[in-house]
Amino acid sequence: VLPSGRTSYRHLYDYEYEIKELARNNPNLVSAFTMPESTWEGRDVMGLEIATDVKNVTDGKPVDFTMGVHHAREWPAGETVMEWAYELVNGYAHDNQIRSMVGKTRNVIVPIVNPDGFDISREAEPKGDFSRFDYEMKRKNCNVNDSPPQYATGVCKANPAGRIRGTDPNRNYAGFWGGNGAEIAWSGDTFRGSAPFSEPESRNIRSIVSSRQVTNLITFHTNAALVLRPPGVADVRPPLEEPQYKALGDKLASRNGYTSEPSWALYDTTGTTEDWSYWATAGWGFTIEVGGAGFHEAYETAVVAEYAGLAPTTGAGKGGNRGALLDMLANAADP
Ligand code: 0X9
Ligand code: ZN
Repeated sequence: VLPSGRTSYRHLYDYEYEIKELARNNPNLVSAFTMPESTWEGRDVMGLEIATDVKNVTDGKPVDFTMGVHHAREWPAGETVMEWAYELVNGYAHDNQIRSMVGKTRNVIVPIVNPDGFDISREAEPKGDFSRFDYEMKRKNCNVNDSPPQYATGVCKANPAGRIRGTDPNRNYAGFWGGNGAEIAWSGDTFRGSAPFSEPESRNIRSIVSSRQVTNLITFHTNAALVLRPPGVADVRPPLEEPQYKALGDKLASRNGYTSEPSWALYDTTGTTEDWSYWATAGWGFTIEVGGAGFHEAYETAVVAEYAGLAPTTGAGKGGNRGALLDMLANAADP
């Protein structure tokens, strides 16, 4: 059972409603916020902050930052992050260990980094010439400025190739931007954008990382059962493995049963979240790819079992993504 008791995938409006309700019901512990920039389609990007005496923002505590859904179709990423908010709120009331760790940190939580894309994927229906699948499998954001004008009308809809307009928010950060593993063409699924931080979604994340003391971050994706650490591209691989970074990644992976590796070992990427944040701030950053066969398979397996570490997942009995998140929080609380 998940901390919230949820049994099906949330819609965007569920996230927005629950974020506000958590803050309203726990005014000293939880505050809801809206990111500085709205999206290309004018949506708010919402988040939560959870801390003892949460409104005292000048307490100087380290920030543990958890986020999901850079990629529209990766619904379990948002679920995992939203459940983490409930985990902390429930645990603060009932679990001494969680209360102690929350007392030493500030926890910033953004379940849906890319609400424009997520809403298209989550509410997919056949539209015009395109199938439901074209919409449901959307990956990128809704920047249509780089598309040829004839494709820019109708805003963020599937293009005639069945792929999608927009920039990949996880290729748009300034870390190694413009290198391998990011497409230059607007129609590519890994389109890097017109410049580093050309997108409101990546700028919003930058604003948190650059204005707060973010010592630890996890960005959730699907679907590969991996705990990934920088660097994302083989040709900038530092000559020495960083033992502390590896040790922390291995520790998280021991909880969810995933494979821990540097992300270049998966494939080359540039412009990703933690390849920027790590070199910009030296704070730990990981990508966790929630395991599963598809980008958003059955809720019971892709979300409940992977979160809680239930059989038949690879993390059976070890705590699942919940365990990995608790270990990351423990590292932020007592580095
Ligand atoms: O390609 C990506 O952005 C991630 N995989 S996904 O299937 N969710 O699209 C993996 C990125 C891993 N690399 C780094 N974080 N550097
Ligand atoms: Zn992804």
